[in-house]
Amino acid sequence: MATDVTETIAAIATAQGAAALSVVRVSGPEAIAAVDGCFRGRARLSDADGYTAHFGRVEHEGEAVDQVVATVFRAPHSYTGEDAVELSCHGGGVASGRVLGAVLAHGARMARAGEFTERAFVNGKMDLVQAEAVADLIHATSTAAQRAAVRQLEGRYSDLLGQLREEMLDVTGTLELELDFSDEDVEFADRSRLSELLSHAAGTLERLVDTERPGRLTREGVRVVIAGRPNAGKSSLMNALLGHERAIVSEEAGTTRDSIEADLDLDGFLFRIVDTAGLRPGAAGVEAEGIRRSDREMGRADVILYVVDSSAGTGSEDVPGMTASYPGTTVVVVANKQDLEGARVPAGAVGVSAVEALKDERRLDPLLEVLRKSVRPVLRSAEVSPALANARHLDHLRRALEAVTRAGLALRSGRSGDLVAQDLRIALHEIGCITGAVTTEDVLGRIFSRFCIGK
Ligand SMILES: Nc1nc2c(ncn2[C@@H]2O[C@H](COP(=O)(O)OP(=O)(O)O)[C@@H](O)[C@H]2O)c(=O)[nH]1
Ligand SMILES: [Mg+2]
Repeated sequence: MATDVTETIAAIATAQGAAALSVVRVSGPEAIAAVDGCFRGRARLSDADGYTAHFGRVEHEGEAVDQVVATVFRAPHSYTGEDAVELSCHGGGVASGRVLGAVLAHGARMARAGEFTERAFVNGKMDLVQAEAVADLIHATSTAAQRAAVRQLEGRYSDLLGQLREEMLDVTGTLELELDFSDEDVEFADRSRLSELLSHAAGTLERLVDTERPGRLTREGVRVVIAGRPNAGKSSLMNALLGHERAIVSEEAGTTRDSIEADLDLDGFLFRIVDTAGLRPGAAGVEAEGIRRSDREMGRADVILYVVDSSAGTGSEDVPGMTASYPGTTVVVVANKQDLEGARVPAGAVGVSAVEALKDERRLDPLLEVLRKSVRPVLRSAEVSPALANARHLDHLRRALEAVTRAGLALRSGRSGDLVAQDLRIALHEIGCITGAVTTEDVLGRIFSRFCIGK
């Protein structure tokens, strides 16, 4: 259900638990009146200017509930673009919970998840791409993800889409003008200039499509799956990478039955490390299910660390098959157990000893360097790109690209201007879906449900 901006909404905007402060946020036409109903300060907030802070107490059910600072925002100069009040209460859930109760008793209703940001979008304070950046920022678990979200929030992506839109409108405008005078058989538009504009737009769209993978790796992290035969030392390597004993290590083959995940920060980028069950032909029961899961994990991996027991000299023969099974995935062969006698490093592999690395993490440096290198170009491109498409944008971008390409072909083969304009309108529609110029409740619901209550 889309937000009804005639209603005034309220929620606790901060995380629960013991804390210094807790913020109750109120927004909507009656926001200031609702707070005035329970706030006792020197002056009434209804008389206050925007961007002013007021100390006072909140009273409810005949008693003082908390001492607060109320910050007043006047429309349109607030996050939501509406009249709004932020009550900075003491932390901990009880006082702020009762402050919220007081505000709800005076005309506000409880906000739904993401409803403040939805209002910011509805009231034109930000477009849909920026609203998504707010959610990305809240969910960011690495500096790289945070930086990308801030760039998007500041409007670099939106600007790029805006330029693209202008270029296409330019072409459609010219062509449509021509149509108005079609009886007179005039051509206003210089065909080669229009064609140039269209190939420029197509180039921009192509580059945007290509940012989806760097964007995903930045936001969600690089999926690094540790695979190999039982007892190769996969779980030991996982623990060494994390610097603590997360996975169970045992001499008994088949100990790891399910995949275990943990996060690792490398140079501000998130790497999600996944330990899997050992791959053994002929396994049955729970172990076989574990292997099926390992296989699924490898299919989703960005990088596979294929661990072989280099002292036993087994496992390397699996590698060609492995690389063939997961084309496009970087496979790094890790020759483990280098501390044991007779261990060697097969060509192209990285030698490590998980057992020694657990005692001295610097011993993992060569492996970490290979890991970084395997994704460096992608992550680099993410750092410099003004825009990083997400999965929602991808379909729209592809359809826009198809339409612009068709329009370009039609133009060059001398087809009539209205055919070209028709395709460009499709492309404009797709871009509008990304920025939110065109939306459905369904799409909004999906986007804003990712938010917390109070955001
Ligand atoms: N000597 C030596 N033993 C290791 C090394 N890495 C793992 N192991 C041992 O190999 C056995 C299997 O290890 P584990 O990590 O459970 O292997 P997984 O089945 O591949 O997860 C355990 O007894 C580990 O202590 C290593 O680098 N050196
Ligand atoms: Mg294991």
